[in-house]
Amino acid sequence: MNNKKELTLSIIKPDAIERNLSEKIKSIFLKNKLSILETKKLHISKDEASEFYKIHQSKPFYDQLCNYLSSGPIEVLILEGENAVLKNRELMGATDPKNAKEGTIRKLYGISIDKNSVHGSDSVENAKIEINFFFKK
Ligand code: IDP
Ligand code: MG
Repeated sequence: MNNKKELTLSIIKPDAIERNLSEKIKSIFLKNKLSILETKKLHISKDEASEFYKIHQSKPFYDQLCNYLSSGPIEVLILEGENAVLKNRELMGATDPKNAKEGTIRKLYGISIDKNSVHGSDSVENAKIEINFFFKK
């Protein structure tokens, strides 16, 4: 049988880095059969955050979102596994931690809809774009 592996991008956002949650979040990925292929800590500028989140540029929260992602160090990860995009989205939980299911990363660690601890690509196509954004050599 030929199991189809996917790649996806995860970002551990400033609120989670600030609270030293990186290892705990990574252990959730590993326990759920997502391998961590690459990882990098960085602190992006507002311009870089605006480019990364440009699909949200028409949203009322765009400026706040870009300020937030550039407000402190983040960690970006390439995850690999079967159905990695969907699996990561399930492990993350709903965008607003208030609505996230028990056991999900956002339920466990999210503070609010903006400080929701993690980002995850929402499709295989966007995963490619987002991985390229951070890891282009
Ligand atoms: P997602 O992160 O679950 O994919 P998106 O809708 O793609 O959610 O939104 C991107 C990010 O923008 C969210 O993770 C969240 O931090 C922020 N966001 C989404 N909706 C709101 C809102 O209504 N107010 C403030 N921030 C928001
Ligand atoms: Mg999204």
